[in-house]
Amino acid sequence: MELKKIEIFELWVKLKEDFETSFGKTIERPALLIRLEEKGGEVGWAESVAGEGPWYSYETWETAWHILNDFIIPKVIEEKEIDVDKFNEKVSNIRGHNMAKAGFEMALWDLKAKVEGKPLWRLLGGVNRNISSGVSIGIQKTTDDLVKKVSSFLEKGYKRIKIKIKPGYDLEPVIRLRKEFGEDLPLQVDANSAYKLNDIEIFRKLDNYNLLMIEQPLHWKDLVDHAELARHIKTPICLDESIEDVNDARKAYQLNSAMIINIKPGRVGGFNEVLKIHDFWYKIANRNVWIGGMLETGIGRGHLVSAATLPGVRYPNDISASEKYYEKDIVEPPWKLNKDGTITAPEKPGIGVEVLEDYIIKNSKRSKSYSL
Ligand code: OSB
Ligand code: MG
Repeated sequence: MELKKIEIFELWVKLKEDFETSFGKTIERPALLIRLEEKGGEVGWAESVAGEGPWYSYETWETAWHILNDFIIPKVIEEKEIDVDKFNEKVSNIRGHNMAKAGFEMALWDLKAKVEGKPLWRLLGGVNRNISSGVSIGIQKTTDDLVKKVSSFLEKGYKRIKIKIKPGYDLEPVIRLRKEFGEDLPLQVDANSAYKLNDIEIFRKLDNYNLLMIEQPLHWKDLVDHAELARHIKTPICLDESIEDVNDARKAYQLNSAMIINIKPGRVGGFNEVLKIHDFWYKIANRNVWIGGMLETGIGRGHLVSAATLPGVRYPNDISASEKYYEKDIVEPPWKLNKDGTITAPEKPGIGVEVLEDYIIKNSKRSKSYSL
């Protein structure tokens, strides 16, 4: 593909409600949006999920802005023709900064799909058009509040509930939810690395509540302690933060650190790595994955929906309807939940939804444009 224009927008979006995890509270988040236009006039979009602070990972919207503008885009501009594989090769000597890389890489995938006139999910090799949708619920003030939240999401049809936990807010909410909703509620917890191996007693207790999985209980860089914890509990461990590339997945398999991986395209640097991790974990390790979220706008969520159609995705995803996150999304139509708790991947080219470009241009805090 021959690029004609590269644009990058910094848009701040306000969540409907605070989202609290063990690493803090998010109310408003930066969405770095990348728009690519090729010679034929087709346009590709993506979102970089670097956060408002270095909590989930070391990246922030400022580091992603810096890496994109000062290193990634200059490398792309050197080339007359660019495609996804060439892009990944060109940025391979930039250490880390996966969220910055992924923003650009996924915009190239969307663009490629549009040039070929295909839905992105088909281009990726997806098979399940109706993806299974779950909700991730932040830490609540009281367990009564939590119960109300869960009820309202279950009424809407969501297929699984994930709650955030932290030391002091773990057993009690789980016990309460089991009491209110029974043993069969598909329930899992996500600790975002808030515990140490010394906390094993908590996990031994959580082990009695039939959780689907425990997500990222221990340190974000650790694989060894997770393997040790896994030997002592029957609930499967799911890794999120610890898996940044396919090599991490291979090591997690060899060590038996986890049975499940939550794949986030932003965390692993884009779709090429998503496919590698998916193929390794599903086809070679014979284990399952699901697609995680980073509170994306409708643009980033379009990419997540595409990834969730892959065959190894066998658990419900953290991909909820637009109305769960935002009063007004920046795509048309907004992402909707079907009555059966699924979201349907569109048949239109690329991510398959229209981007509200005028709104983005008007409301961005800053933007930068490169003509090639
Ligand atoms: O750990 O999965 C996580 C949101 C921000 C940062 C980390 C995580 C999350 C979520 C939200 O759980 C998932 C969603 O986008 O709905
Ligand atoms: Mg997580």
